[in-house]
Amino acid sequence: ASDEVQKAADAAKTVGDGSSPTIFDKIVSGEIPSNKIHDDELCIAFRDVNPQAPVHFLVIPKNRDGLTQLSKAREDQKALLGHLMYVAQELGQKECPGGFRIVINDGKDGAQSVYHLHLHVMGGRSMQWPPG
Ligand code: DGP
Repeated sequence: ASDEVQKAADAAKTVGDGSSPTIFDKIVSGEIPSNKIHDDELCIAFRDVNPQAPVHFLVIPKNRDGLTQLSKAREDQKALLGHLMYVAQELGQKECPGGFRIVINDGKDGAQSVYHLHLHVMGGRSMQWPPG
């Protein structure tokens, strides 16, 4: 876990203006392979490469459009944000009928490491609270 926190601290230093392609842009374009479980006009979902639970996938907008992180959201992106959350719960219910957790890490103190908005959906075990 401390490795993830360090990664997040390093990522925050190099976030820049958000104009250069993120690793998730490359997953959207197919340049980097992923284990995709959903694909629609606005978003995709794929398995996290470093799963923290038996089920752990990410839901991301295809077009980042300034959404390096949730706290950069614009008012005209409310419908997109709603769509991401709706898709996350649909897939969450399907994969984790007993319940699941949705997490969005925001910024350095939020332990964000990839500056392309993403919802983590985790489940398949009994989750603990509080998170670290
Ligand atoms: P966060 O710390 O919230 O920014 O989470 C980023 C997540 O992205 C982290 O759980 C690992 C995952 N991740 C990073 N690079 C890749 C990748 O190339 N492929 C996949 N599938 N997941 C990735």
